[in-house]
Amino acid sequence: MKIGIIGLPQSGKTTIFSLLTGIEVDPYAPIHQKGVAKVHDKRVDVLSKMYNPKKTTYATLEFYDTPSLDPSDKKSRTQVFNMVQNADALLLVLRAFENESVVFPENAENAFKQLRSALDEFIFRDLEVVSNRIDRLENAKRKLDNREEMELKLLRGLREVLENEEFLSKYDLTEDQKKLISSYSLVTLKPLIVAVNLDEKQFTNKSYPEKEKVLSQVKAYNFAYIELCGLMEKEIQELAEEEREEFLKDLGVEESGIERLSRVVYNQLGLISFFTVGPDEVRAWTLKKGSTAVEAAGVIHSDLARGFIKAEVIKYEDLINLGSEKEVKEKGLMKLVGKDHIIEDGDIITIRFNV
Ligand SMILES: Nc1nc2c(ncn2[C@@H]2O[C@H](COP(=O)(O)OP(=O)(O)OP(=O)(O)O)[C@@H](O)[C@H]2O)c(=O)[nH]1
Ligand SMILES: [Mg+2]
Repeated sequence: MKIGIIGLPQSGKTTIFSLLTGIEVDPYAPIHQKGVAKVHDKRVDVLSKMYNPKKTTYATLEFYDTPSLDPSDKKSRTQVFNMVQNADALLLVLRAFENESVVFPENAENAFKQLRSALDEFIFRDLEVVSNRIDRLENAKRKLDNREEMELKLLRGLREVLENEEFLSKYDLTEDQKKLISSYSLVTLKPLIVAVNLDEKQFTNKSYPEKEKVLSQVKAYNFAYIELCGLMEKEIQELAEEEREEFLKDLGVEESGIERLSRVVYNQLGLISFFTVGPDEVRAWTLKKGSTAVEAAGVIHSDLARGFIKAEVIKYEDLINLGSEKEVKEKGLMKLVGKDHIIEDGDIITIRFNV
């Protein structure tokens, strides 16, 4: 999963990128930063204790830091949108934190204004792309083929949605329609997670200026939402483990930023985790909700999907409650399933295959 971090100037994008990936960013480094964050799933730790494997592997999320999305600078806007073209989702960072030495951009002095400003940029960008393509098709000096006729009709519909300041994610596109427009990487089709970057005081009070307005927009657009305390959480992250937990508790959070964010991302993108276990490796894998056993096998390795025979499935809860695989099997709780069986969050699976 690739997630592009995007937002107005000085909103805390790079700080949050560092918090999530643990990568210290040199302010003079080239702008396109990419980093991988481990999804700290406590179930993986529990399984790892149980199996004591040579290797424990968490699921990962890949983050991209981008330069400022500056409404007053058209060139930077194009650059930012090009960078997030291949992202599966966007993390929009809104600045709420007070910091006298960091100025707010003009007309964006609170989180709500930042949100509105960014959304307008997103909508405007897609409108530009869609309108250009419509013009090209309408002014073509030849007869359009069927596919182009279909595309033109669809684009006109999309243009109307955008002109009403709606996101295209609201529009229920069929798989065929998605294919027709896939090459345009429309921004407002991507799942969006709004991350409000708070200072410590706002974070402990759970409040910041114009919060109600932000929440009502988030709801109207069906975005995901998270509050982070970028700088503070990043400092805590750098502490030793025991100290870290204490500081987090003081701050009133049970889990680190990446733990909270991964949950939000998984929810918003409809993702689940399944596990593979054994003496060599305990590992978490990411899967789209509703995927089948053979699709899960394919996530592990294409050979496992190709040669798929059956999958053994154990529920994480059953394993923990009963204490061992043996007990689970004796209680008849291990299922042997075929290709089309739907895998659920927390399933521990072993693929039987033959290639
Ligand atoms: N007090 C406070 N300051 C913060 C917080 N997050 C970021 N800052 C400060 O705000 C400034 C900008 O932070 P960055 O993370 O570089 O913001 P950015 O969005 O990457 O900035 P650009 O890439 O220039 O658009 C830095 O001086 C940070 O130290 C926060 O949560 N609290
Ligand atoms: Mg930055």
